[in-house]
Amino acid sequence: MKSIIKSILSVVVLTSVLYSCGNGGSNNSSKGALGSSAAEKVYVAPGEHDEFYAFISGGFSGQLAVYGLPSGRLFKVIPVFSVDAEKAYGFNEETKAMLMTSHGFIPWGDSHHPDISQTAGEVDGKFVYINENNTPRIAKIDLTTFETTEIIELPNSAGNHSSSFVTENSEYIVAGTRFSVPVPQRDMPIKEYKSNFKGALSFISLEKESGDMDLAFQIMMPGFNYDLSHPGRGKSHGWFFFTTYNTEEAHTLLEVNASQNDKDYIAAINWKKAEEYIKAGKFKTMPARYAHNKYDEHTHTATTSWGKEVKVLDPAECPGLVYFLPTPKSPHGCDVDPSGEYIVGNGKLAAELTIHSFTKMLAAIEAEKFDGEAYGIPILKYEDILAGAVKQPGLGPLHTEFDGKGNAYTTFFISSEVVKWKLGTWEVIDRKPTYYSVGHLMIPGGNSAKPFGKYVLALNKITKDRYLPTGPEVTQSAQLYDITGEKMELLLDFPTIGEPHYAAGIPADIVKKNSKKFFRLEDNNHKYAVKAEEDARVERNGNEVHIYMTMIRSHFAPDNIEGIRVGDKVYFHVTNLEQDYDVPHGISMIGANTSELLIMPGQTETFIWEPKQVGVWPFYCTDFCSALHQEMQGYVRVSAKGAKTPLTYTLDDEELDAE
Ligand code: RUQ
Ligand code: CUA
Repeated sequence: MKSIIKSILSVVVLTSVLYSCGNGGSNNSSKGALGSSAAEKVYVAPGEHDEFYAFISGGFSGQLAVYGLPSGRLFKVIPVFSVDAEKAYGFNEETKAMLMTSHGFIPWGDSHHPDISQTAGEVDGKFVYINENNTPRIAKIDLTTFETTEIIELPNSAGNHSSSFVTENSEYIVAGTRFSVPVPQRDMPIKEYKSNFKGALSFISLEKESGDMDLAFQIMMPGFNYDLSHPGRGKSHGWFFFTTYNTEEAHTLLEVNASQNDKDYIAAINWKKAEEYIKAGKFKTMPARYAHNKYDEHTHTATTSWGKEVKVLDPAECPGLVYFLPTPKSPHGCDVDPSGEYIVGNGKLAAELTIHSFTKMLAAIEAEKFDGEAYGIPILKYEDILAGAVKQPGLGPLHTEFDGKGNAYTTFFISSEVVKWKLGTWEVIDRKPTYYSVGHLMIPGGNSAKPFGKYVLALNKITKDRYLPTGPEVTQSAQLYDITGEKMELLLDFPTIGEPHYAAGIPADIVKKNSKKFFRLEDNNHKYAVKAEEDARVERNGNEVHIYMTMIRSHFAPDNIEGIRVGDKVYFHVTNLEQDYDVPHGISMIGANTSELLIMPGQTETFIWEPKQVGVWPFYCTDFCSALHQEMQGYVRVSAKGAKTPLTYTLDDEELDAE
């Protein structure tokens, strides 16, 4: 085994040397990204819109970035699992609950795989779901507002990686644990890993209209690593496929010890069967504590409720629920073609790319042709289920997407390339280098029955010499290829936020018509909302002071407040009286131990200021909102602890006494 690793390493070194000499994916006929025809293909004239949205995971930034394709322009970074001082997410009192977990308030996450909701097998553009790997969670982003509106934590999981992929009618999203752990968690020696650690696969049901998540059940699998997954579709709808590695159940030096077996498995889960078992009461109820955070769009406030238990199915006791498909060699990506027939296992250390046939799998199950079992789960015979293999495709295959025209595109990390091959004949049609070390790739509508096979986006781990140097870290990048012809054509490089693991793309027309443009004040049910300037006020309650403030172009009401004392806890409850989109106002207070608040039209947000020093301290609007934005400011007078300064405030130039 060591020699395999050595030879792979030498190839890595060799390929990186090779590729660092060349620059640009040019071939002589079209000049690739250097040619003017490529520039024209990505040019979106001023005022025009891109054809596709691309939602690119922010990786270790914990966020989700929104780009346009083909231009590669960045439109927004949506805060999801990490606090964001730009938008006050996780800083204002309203959104703190979004980041609550059973481990407490967690200000950061590691997001990998966005996926768009589907109706009848096609992306419908209502919601994007994305996983958090480190403290296992899944988030929902509402595409009418591009805001995170729900986060659910996953019990019994660790390293929530094979997640969060959506079934063809958005029945479920799944969340498979990458790391197996003791279930329930307990204090035990790590060397007793084998057969004691378990891998939970969670099925989260989605409510039809709202897209809201609910932890429906978990399947408690053997202690392997569950790396990636994709749903069946069409004929294989009702099944879910998960790659596994470390079927050796090693717990130390995995790079060697988890690379022993010639084949690991793809786990085929019959989730329709799981539903039957749940209905028939064949589950165990396990105690579990997990946070479920929801953002209410009318109160602009998130609340946490606590899950207390989870229904668990044991595959050994549920015949027909799970089968193992032997797949060479530590497979990473697990991808299903648009017809639902082919299941591609991308074996990181395998010489060929393995494609299983769903039809053959069903026939083998029907005939009960098994090759033994593992922990009570039947293992199918490799030869019986094999549809075909792509021979000598490249080195280190990771992920595959489909163009809906009978072609597949696979990334090769070690040989840094995207390889186009044909479904059914398994022949390689084209290969193009990536710069460098490509991980995932994305074709808009990729995880669906209807991909939009115009572009493929390669999501690269290393950029080295591709951009201006920026210190020891250079940006990660995405590369756009035109795939409308027989050969792929490199069009564009653009930088990404954090590490772009996966991305999800969709025609912009499906999403943009639903974008919310007007935010009615009367729909604001925030309990500290003030809907007219004359209702703005200041109230003291012991050492708590509540300022009910409004903002509109170009002033705050009230804008002068006196009678605050050192030791007070001052709540700024600020309502933006604007109602049209794109007119947020900001507010920030000198010395406040939080971020500014960027308050959207029609909304109310709250921050807390605990003044430490006597003086007269300014606050101001942080968003250049009008010609008189620089005039949008105010003062708070802070007196000494115990001082008798009366509590007063100004409204429309008039000084008023607080009650
Ligand atoms: S990963 S590069 Cu999806 Cu996190 Cu494969
Ligand atoms: Cu309001 Cu600047």
